[in-house]
Amino acid sequence: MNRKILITPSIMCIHAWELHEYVKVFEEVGVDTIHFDVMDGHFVENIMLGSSMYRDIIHLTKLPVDIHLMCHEPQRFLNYFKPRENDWVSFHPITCNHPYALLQAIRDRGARSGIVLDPGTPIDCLEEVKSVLDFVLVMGVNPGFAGQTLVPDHFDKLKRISLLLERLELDLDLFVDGNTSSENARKMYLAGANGFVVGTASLIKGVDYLRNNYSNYIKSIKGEM
Ligand code: S6P
Ligand code: MG
Repeated sequence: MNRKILITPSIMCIHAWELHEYVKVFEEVGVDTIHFDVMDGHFVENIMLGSSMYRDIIHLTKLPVDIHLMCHEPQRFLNYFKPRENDWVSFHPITCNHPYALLQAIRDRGARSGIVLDPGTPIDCLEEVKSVLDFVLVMGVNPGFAGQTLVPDHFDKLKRISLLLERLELDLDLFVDGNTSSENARKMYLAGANGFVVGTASLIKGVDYLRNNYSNYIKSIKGEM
């Protein structure tokens, strides 16, 4: 398990007026990307984060944005957001008629292509899209809201995905999203995850908290403290 730990703070967990201050601290501590949840009020109940917020973020920083599309017909949102090269874009395959084509289209823009697996989504679909896939995002909660409890089967699912990726000889980044508290994140890491969306359960508890706890969070994931 030598893959680099990647940390991506969830921007839906901060207030709009805190954005500028948080982005400065993201750069200071060295987060890898900024996790950007897009919710359409149909695929999930909630409505969150539009293109004007995306543009504000890319105006403030060169950090890559990790766009997590929780929307029906996610291909429409790709044209709408116009992600940059080096951004990351993922979607839920059950929302889309042609997931393979959409992964190709994300890559064609120079962005990294990802599939999101809900607690109820079978993992086999990964094999079908393996040649156009850059990362996998596994939900530890039902999508739609921050601040939820982890579903109990999550660790087992992660282990099964890790084994599948190993069998397919795919060296992909495996992200987890939802309640990545220090305690849970350590177990997720041991189950094969190397990327962590961090929100209200872990690091997004004020800019000073983030600054003071960032490196210890990573150490505790690795079992170094
Ligand atoms: C949930 C969304 C997530 C949340 C994140 C919040 O549907 O996709 O990205 O923003 O999980 O983290 P936490 O620590 O509040 O669970
Ligand atoms: Mg998310």
